Amino acid sequence: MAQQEDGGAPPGRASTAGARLWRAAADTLEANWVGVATVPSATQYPHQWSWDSAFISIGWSVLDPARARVELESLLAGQWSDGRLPHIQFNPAVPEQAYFPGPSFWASKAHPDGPAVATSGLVQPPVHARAVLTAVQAGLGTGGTGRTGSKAALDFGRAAYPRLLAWHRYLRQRRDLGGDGLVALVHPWESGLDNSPVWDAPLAAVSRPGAAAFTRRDTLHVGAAERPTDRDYAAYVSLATAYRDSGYDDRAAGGLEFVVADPLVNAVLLDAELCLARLAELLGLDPSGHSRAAHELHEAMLAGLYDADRGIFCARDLRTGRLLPAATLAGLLPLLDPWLSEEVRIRLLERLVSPGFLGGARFPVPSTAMDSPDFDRRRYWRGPTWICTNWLLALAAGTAGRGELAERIVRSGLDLVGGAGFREYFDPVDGTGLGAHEFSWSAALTLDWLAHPVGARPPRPG
Ligand code: 2M8
Repeated sequence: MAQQEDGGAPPGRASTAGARLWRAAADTLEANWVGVATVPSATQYPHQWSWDSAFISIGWSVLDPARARVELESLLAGQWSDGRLPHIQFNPAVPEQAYFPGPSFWASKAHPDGPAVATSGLVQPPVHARAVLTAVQAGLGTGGTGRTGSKAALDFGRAAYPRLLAWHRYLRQRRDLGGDGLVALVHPWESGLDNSPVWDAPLAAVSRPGAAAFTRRDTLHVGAAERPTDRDYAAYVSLATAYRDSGYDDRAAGGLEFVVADPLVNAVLLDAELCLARLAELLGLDPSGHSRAAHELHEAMLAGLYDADRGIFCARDLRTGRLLPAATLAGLLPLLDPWLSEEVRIRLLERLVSPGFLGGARFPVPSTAMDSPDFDRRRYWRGPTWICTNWLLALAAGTAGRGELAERIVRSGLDLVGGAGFREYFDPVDGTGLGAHEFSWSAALTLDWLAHPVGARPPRPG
């Protein structure tokens, strides 16, 4: 186990309930730690997931910055030589049948760009630069000098920086499939919001869902009513098979049946470029290329994904050219963009506080607007509230200068985990816990909220 540098105890100002939650969160992360990384859930997801691991490292940065670095180093070890960070890195000690689709499905080791460890070939939202920056800052401590962890933190930042450059280059160049400066996704799993109703129309057009036989494992531990339907799952497998069989070749992506540009992924990348700018400064490097990249994403999102009539960002189906209109929290995350005009920012904030989102849910923020016909309060990504998206939305509300909204979003998240435990997701109407139990990012981001109350957050980078 990595040596603890800092932060192992709850902050002195924590209430008794806060201290209890802190200890429970720390115990959850410890239980899901497998020596070099943390699984999202020991039963449902027994490997290392990409954006989970980034969020989880933010919790380790609070508890033990050295362990955050180990988590992220192990994640980065799965990077492909084309720069992609795969969405799953498989633990060779876990049997193939513990998760489907497993290592033999993805066959990454047979690919010339694949790393030594078995991985998937898809990607997930790029929250990694923010996670690395957080780990470096945690190691440096607030003063930035004379701490035990500062040299290790800067060495880690220096080693991670070129990896993050290659990752962002992969996304911004190889995944600019529409030639419009936006990152495109080739599978719903790449969005992180896998079962979002936004994907219903493109998924319905998948021609041969389930052509190959397979056995679902995801409904072994979680009720089927809280997971995607069989039809959707068959389409996921069909899309993943087609991408794999193309040799994971993004130049051939025109032939794929799912090609979309999504506001969450692009907004998170914009934020990640700003984090890289800050990291470059800490390392004594020139940050200007990152600020420029972030600004280019700002312009591309506004031109390609903003629905001015409805005052929300939407994904675009690059095969049909159409915006995909379902109202989900992904459309609000461009609030992470510090260059939004006053007009657009106000429209998005109005939408955030509307009855569909903050205004109507007792336990916000629902993943799909509650007043939309697509809303399903219990099914995975079609309505439930998630801790990781509350964390991103609180960051976004803070960026938009609305600390009190950020506070409400954090409060809702803390009420949920305080009431139902560190579940994977939650019913936004009554707060019931759903999906997997002892879920790592719910615990990790709780620690971050308890350690850094919204009002005390350092100014954003850039
Ligand atoms: C869920 O996705 C996986 C596939 O990647 C699954 O359903 O099997 C999503 O919630 C995703 O965002 C998350 O990273 C993953 C692990 O928590 O689970």
